[in-house]
Amino acid sequence: ANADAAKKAAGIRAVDFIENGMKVGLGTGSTAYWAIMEIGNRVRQGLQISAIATSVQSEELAREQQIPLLTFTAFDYLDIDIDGADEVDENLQLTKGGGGALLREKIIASASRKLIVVADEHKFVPHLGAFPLPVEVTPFGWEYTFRQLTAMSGRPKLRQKDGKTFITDNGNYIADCNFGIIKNPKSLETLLNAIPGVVENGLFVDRTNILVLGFEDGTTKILS
Ligand code: DER
Repeated sequence: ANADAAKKAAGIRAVDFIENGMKVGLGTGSTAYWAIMEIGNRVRQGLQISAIATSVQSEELAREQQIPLLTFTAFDYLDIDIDGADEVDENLQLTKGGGGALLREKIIASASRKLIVVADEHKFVPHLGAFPLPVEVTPFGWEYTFRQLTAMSGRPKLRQKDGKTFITDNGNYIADCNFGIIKNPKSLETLLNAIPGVVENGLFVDRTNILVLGFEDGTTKILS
């Protein structure tokens, strides 16, 4: 319950960075959830924004909240993207993908002028790597792709959900990998995306502009 207070505090605080007229990226997960709910509250109070979601789940939530939605034909860039993370290190490098939305999240993050990450304090770690790194792979040839990941000591596991292989919003599989402590996220991100069957990976390097950390007492801390 308290961890939820931390997520709620971070999610709501991030919405203060949104101004009238902005185009906003909506993240995925239980922390970004609170940002989407707060945006809904403020839209109903007159905030003029439009948004694009990073998952089917977040799009459904945005529709329920009557947040006006955009398509990619309607904008060159977004002003602000608010999204969660599974880990954030001291350089604000991220592990993302715990919710399986990493591909759309990275596209939206790269289309945004500012990425604001919202996380409870436990996500803030000295080095990335304790959380298994999600890697999105095509179903075609996944066994071969797994052998490439194994060859680079990734120890890939095919993500399951409800007893079946998890399928992302984009129709792909997720390999949850364990590389150990990741000292050089940039080189690993590049190396992974060079493997033909890899579509994207959960390392978000040099993308975070602002981190909003939430604490169990409901306070927040801003790092940038
Ligand atoms: O899947 C994702 O990338 C989510 O943003 C995840 O990293 C954070 O989810 P949480 O806020 O529910 O912990």
